[in-house]
Amino acid sequence: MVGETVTLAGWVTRARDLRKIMFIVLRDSSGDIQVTVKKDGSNDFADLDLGREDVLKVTGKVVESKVAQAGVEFIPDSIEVMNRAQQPLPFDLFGPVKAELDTRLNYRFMDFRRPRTNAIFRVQNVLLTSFRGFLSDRGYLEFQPPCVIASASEGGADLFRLPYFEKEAFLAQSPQLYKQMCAISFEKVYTITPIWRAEKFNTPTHLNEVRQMDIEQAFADDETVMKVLEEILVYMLIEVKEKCPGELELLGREITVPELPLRRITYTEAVEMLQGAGEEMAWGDDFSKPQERRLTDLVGDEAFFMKDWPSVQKAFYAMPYPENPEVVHAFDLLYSGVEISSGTMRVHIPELLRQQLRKKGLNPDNFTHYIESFSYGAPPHAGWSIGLERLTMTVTGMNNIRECCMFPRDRDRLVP
Ligand code: AMO
Repeated sequence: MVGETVTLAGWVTRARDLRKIMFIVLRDSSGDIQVTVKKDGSNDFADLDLGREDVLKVTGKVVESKVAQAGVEFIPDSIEVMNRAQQPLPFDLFGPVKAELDTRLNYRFMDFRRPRTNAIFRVQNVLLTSFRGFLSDRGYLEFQPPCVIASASEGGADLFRLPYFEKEAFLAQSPQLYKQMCAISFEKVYTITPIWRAEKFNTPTHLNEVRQMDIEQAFADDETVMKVLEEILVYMLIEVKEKCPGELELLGREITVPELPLRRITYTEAVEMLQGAGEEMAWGDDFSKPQERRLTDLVGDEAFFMKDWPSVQKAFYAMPYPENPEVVHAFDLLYSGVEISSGTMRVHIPELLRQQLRKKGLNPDNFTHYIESFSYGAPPHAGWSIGLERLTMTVTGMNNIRECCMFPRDRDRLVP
């Protein structure tokens, strides 16, 4: 490239005007280059006046340089200002003063140009592509669930309601019922889809709109799909390590890929461990986020499964153990102290499904289509869901899930 005439386009990271000479740091998605503009009357750059984030197209030559950091600089023959950025900018992208998360989210389009934010979404992109690659290579079919639905899938609470012509409809809380209906015919399916939870609280690990990465598999029990889950987690981590070394360095993140198989502890063991460590909790309680982190310290592994949950803590579609129906074939995957995924073996027997619905206070009549789908040859099946933002959060080491969602939706935020 040195010596050739080329055209570059990008943003002005900074411009230093020393009257006779101007140094521009021009940035595009591949990185920075110093553009050295001579204002000695040999060209028409004398009046060039640039601000941060102005968009430029420059044509000229790359030459070797002893002073420029990269060892090369760009000497332009022509400079076109494609668009000006209004000054002052809403926040400083590259300076030492850190903008508040809220300000950055208000100007998210610009925040994406911040190296750390950019790195988070490049890592997320590898998580998404490796998730798809892993599953499609193994014969899983990608399906598209509806997002407007007629009945709750994860129980009655936390639903966003919306008018749908003369009826009432809901935003999907999960692709759950649809992935089951797909798996009992296609056998192995997956999806990446937005879901909505009308949870009223604002916490660092909750959003009201989430991207779920789900699989569902026929002729499978909970252990079968836990194996797929631990393998895909390791695969995604290796891919991120290989494809994003620069991003991880910038984020100060070192990934240790866990050894397989991951440890499996039962819910009961987890409660006993926490009780033994002085936590006040009873069998049947859910774990608070601090308790999940405490448990991670007690277990001593960065990633592990917690399985065999009390039925009261899991959705109606979780398969109960016949000998102890208060316990279901359900598991959570904890990674870096956060629940990033959960799954179950499902109830595929219509009458048992009706029973489980009633037990949860739900009306089986609202689930007729779903229940009916298990009357015509439904194999046993199981599946799980990973929250994309929670996974990104743990992989990139962020403390707030909003950092890991391009356009987060929470109790207070609906724009941009
Ligand atoms: P669950 O409700 O546990 O299970 O959700 C699965 C995963 O989705 C993510 N998640 C969230 N992330 C951020 N904010 C939220 N409000 C939020 N809610 C969920 C988490 C969680 O582990 N249908 C079942 C899965 C299955 O059995 O296949 C389900 O939705 O990472």
